[in-house]
Amino acid sequence: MATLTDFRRVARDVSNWGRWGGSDELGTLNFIDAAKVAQAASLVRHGKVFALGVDFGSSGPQGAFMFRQNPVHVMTVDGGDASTLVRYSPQSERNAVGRQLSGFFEDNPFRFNDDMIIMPLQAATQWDALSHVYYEDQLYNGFPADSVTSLGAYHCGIDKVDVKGITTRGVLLDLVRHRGAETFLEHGDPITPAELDAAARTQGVRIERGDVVCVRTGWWARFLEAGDGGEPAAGLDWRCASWLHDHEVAAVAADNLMVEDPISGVEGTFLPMHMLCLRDMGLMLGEYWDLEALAADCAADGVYEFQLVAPPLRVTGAVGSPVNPIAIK
Ligand code: UVW
Repeated sequence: MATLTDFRRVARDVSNWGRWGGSDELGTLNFIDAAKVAQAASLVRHGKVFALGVDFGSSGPQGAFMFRQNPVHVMTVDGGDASTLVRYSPQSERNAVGRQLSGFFEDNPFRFNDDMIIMPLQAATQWDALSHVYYEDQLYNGFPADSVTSLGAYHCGIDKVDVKGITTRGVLLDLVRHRGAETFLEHGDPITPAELDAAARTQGVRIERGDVVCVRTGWWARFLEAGDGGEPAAGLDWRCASWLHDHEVAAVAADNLMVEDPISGVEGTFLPMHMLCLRDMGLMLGEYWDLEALAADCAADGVYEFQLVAPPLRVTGAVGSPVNPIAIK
């Protein structure tokens, strides 16, 4: 088990603070330049599209942790309103909403439905913004942690990264296949940097500067089968932060709940890779990405690279965002 001293040494080694200037809030997304975007687009050869987002609904993966719930989807206008208002409710008895809606429905054939959703931005397929995790009172690039207030993140919010798209080359590392597991990786054996290298080698793909690396653990397939969102997930060992740094990747995503393995590997810490990636490197994490169909296709044609298009929502000051990433081959 590593100590906090080891952790601090790695934190210093992987730090990108100041690398792109003192006011930078993009972090490793800076590795994605125009040439990279064009290279990624050239990977589209067959027009095959893989939507990597999961359903945002009441049977999602949340609930095990009480601070996060599944989305609550509510209809605010529906067909019932139209027929009820027009047929049964005398104009004089309608409340203000009813009176306004009936103005749309009476004496004309136009009808509409509206809805709203209440949910944690972390409920399902998501990006963690750089302001999501911090330690010792500082965010990425030294911004003060108290710049995230009840009004939202003044620094390193998800709205700051939208200028990048986010679109680049994606690479799938299929650890389920690499380990020869049937559907998912059993928890208890974190994925090491050496394994990431070995998987890339076996798949015949190179990790390049500015890539988004997508790691398949099979957790999402397991969740669909067993329905337990709290089931511990196999994930990346905390030392993979150095691997991500050395390869100059733009971001990392996985099909599990927190990318890294919940076995900390550093005594006295929880989620050390989150701290290193988000706070020290400025590297965003994607969680709950459904990599199953993409993995099947990559295994079939032996091509593990693709154009990835994964723009977050521009939620002002948010520390994360839902996303429906699209891989195109
Ligand atoms: C935390 O780090 C608390 O959550 P997540 O796994 O969503 O990044």
